[in-house]
Amino acid sequence: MSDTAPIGTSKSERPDLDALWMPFTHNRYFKKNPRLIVAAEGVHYTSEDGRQILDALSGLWCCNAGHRHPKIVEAVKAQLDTLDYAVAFQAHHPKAFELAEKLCNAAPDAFKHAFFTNSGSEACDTALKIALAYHKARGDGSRFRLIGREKGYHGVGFGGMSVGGMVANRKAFASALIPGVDHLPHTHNIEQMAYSRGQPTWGAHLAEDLARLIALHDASTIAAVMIEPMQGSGGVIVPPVGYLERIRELCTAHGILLIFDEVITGFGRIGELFSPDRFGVTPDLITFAKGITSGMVPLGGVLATAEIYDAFMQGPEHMVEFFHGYTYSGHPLACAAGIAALEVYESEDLFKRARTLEPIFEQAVHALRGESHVVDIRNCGLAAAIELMPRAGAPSTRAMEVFHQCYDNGVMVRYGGDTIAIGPPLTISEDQIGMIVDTIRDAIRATA
Ligand code: PXG
Ligand code: PLP
Repeated sequence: MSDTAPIGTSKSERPDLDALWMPFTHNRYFKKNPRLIVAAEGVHYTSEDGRQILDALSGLWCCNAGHRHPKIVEAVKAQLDTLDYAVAFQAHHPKAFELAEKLCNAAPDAFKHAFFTNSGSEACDTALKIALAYHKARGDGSRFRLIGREKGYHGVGFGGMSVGGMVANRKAFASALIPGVDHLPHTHNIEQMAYSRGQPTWGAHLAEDLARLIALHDASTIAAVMIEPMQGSGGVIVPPVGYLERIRELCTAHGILLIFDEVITGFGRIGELFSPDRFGVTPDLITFAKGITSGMVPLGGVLATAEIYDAFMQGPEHMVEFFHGYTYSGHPLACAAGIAALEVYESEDLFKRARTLEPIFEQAVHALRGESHVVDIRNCGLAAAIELMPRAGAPSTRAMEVFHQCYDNGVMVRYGGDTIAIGPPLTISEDQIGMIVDTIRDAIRATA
């Protein structure tokens, strides 16, 4: 390729695709129909054939400030010139402390401590371990049960997978799921809440299932309830009005920790840093990842209240309090990216921007109601799902075709089952929202 050629105009430069075992991908199908991204800037990808593709999913729900934000790029480059890696156990580097402090200062008041991981999956397993060890530290070690929810996604580690409620992610590993896990029902009900905008008004009573599980297992055996305040991967399932409040009430009454998995909902996706500022319900632990660096460097973690942290800070001071951590916990590049991303979110007021765009976005996606095969549309913040009727005998093929059509027409969406999901960067414009929805509409119309 010559110096002046635009990026990505040569398929001949495509590497052999065989060696890579791709994550959550139909490998054989993909390798026959590859879609390779070679560059990105702002709200656009560049495909290998040089096309601009509007990123309607912020990467995988992570590039909330858009791709390659110059301030985050600059911070990461500067970090590389100073410190690449610093041991994470028994010695550390200043930026990890700085990021933890910034994050706790910005988070809802209750959260005073941050533990860093490299991904959302690790964040979820870490939060579950904190919950179990917290009760043990307080002499309440009979609390070993964990409660998740149907359709929940908490990553792919053994803990998160067990508490999660995605059948496809669990069934092959059923024999190895951790014991003592039970699940609440999910809250989606198409007869009762199709086309609801924001929080559905039906469904708060489903929180009473937690009372049933408490009666069944006895509260003294239950360590924690872990749920996404708004289910993301499950298909943008927004909590019914009153539901989270009742879950909180039951957890508090029975000494059960409440963990909100905010890997998708954090960092502006629902118009605030974290969901308590949106839904008014505060958990005991929050998991985060993705948006904390706007997707630039992998980073995740758990936010804990002072009460939880303090329960660990017992015993001789020279003893390790929590036997858990990762080689790359608080990696310097990730922390530099995280600090810069928080500054960008604040200086550009991106969470407020998301709130301002929300009604426009809502109006735009709900205009797809009435298109053929569309059976439900849901939205909250800058996240939305358009659910299609599955084809008889061929589930998920309809949504897959819509996804391909959109990609070919310059918009990257996501599909899971027969649901199309979108969650554009918070920097998206009104016109671009219109383009995303028009492209989806055309794709639905072109799909039998
Ligand atoms: N918890 C939640 C709520 C998530 O959404 C994870 C944990 C795991 O994070 P990591 O970083 O280990 O992937 C997630 C991740 C999708 C999609 O399009 C969602 C996720 C990942 C990939 C795709 O629904 N969520
Ligand atoms: N496996 C082996 C053999 C290791 O030595 C380590 C870390 O030292 C791990 C797994 C865990 O890796 P990480 O700390 O990056 O999660």
